Amino acid sequence: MRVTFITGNKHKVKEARGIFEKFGIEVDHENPGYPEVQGSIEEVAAFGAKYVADLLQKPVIVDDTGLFIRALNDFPGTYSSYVQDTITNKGILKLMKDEPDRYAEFRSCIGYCAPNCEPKTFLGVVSGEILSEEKGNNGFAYDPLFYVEKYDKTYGELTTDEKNECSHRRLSMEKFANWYSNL
Ligand code: ITT
Ligand code: NA
Repeated sequence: MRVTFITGNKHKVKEARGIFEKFGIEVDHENPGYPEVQGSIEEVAAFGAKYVADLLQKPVIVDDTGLFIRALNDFPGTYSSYVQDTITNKGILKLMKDEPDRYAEFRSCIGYCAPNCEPKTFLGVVSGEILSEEKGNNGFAYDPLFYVEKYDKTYGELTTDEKNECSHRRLSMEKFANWYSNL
């Protein structure tokens, strides 16, 4: 089986190929772009998937992800892209300075849609903690900030295979893959 993954982020494509491999799903990659509606990650993923499936006239998936920090009332959340490009990890660390509550969640939502059909969404959530400094050079974006107890490491210190064993994207993509392989 194959699926076309619509994203501008090459790290996501690499992770997706690792996750889908054991399901025998091959990943094609295209980046036509899609309007990002205001709303939850589920709404962004559903809208994006339908928009591109209708545009390209083939089944596609998109991924909308956010880092939700409890002490910051879920910021950056749906603003994660903008925040990563502007204040960056340094800005997040500043906002979290002297904050005792370090709890955060990574949430990934996969949107799937076939042409002229209704979209479906698959959510994956992982709990972790925001460290007081960046650690690790692997991964991308917020990875060096996000500490996972199971590995006693940040995502930034994990290999792609290790991150794929425990990540938010593993959970959302695995839900999708289980459903898709039974179509
Ligand atoms: P798309 O084209 O797929 O939308 P993107 O990089 O803009 O690519 P998102 O909007 O889903 O992806 O991500 C929001 C921000 O969170 C963005 O800065 C990402 O780099 C970052 N991000 C997404 N997944 C991540 C992960 O697994 N680890 C660390 N940062 C991540
Ligand atoms: Na995006």
